[in-house]
Amino acid sequence: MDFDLKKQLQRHPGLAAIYEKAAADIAAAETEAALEAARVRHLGRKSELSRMLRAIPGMSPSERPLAGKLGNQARAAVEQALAGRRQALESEALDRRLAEERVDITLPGEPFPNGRLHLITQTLWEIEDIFTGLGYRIAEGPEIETDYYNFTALNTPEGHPARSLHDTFFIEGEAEALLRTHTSPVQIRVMEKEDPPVYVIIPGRVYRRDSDATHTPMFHQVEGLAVDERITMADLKGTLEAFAKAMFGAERQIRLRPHYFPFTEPSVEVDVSCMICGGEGCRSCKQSGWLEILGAGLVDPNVFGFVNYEPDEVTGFAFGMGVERIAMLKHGVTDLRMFYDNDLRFIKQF
Ligand code: 2NL
Repeated sequence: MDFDLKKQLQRHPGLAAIYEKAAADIAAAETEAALEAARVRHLGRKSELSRMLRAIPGMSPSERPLAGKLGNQARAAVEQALAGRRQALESEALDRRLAEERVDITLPGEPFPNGRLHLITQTLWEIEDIFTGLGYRIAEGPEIETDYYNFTALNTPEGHPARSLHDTFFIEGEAEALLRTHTSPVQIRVMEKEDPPVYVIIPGRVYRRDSDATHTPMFHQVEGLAVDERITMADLKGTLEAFAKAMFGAERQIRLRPHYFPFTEPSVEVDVSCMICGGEGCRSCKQSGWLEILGAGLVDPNVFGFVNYEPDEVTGFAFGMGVERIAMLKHGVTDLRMFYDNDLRFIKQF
């Protein structure tokens, strides 16, 4: 309230009293609601000031000019006081909110739980590292395959049990389509596209109609293929020995036992000396000292026929391993199904 107005109002004691009461009331309002009530009380239609202003036209010509001028000035001053108080209340409210909602950025944050790679992923990556270190490339291909790539080109004859509805997931209404039972069809695709020499490994999911303590309908495989001039069983054995030592320890040895696969000739199963007993014989290796880790062999010349490689010019070896099996042997996991139960108490151990 400026000094000028105060002085002027001294000439009209009634107005001065009205103004002083309004100003005190406004200053005392502690909430927006109280301030609004004060506005209605002092500027509303029924307020003393409004009634006084409405009476002006009926005043005598001698009173009228002064009452009019001072009355309007008093109203403007009350409005100004209201606006000032409203702003003060708003800024108090803002200060309160800022204080209440203050974030202490110096507090340490809530620790966020660390994720980890599934043991199967860790094992898969470890196998990939070992073979890429030996000069192999990683190749990948489709999980939905055709009968031709999954069986025919792999020298697997009509009537072979692997081709039966009992062992393989076929796709309804699609005579040719099936879920690949191994990653070998990718090797066929690589050989169709590229000339020898070829050194590849193929990691991926494969599917078989099997479900018990030691078989799940989906599992992971890594297959390898080396095709070059004068590849022999000695190359296969040296490569797999290097793999076994890198994976299970430098003290490990391997042994090859004769076996049969449609796509390799000769074929072998490969054992690694038991990492629990060091080969002495224990419960894990059923007293034999050996644990089976993979199957392998020299690529059957018939397979080369399907990809137009010259069996007179090149030979090759191939191998295939189950990633779950490798992980179980390396980490002492006793039940395959643990990998897919997603129980964190299991998963967090690796
Ligand atoms: C096993 C045995 C094997 C192969 C996979 C293969 C691929 C081509 C040609 C010849 Cl393109 N062979 N793959 C060979 C021998 C064994 O897997 O027990 N896997 C879990």
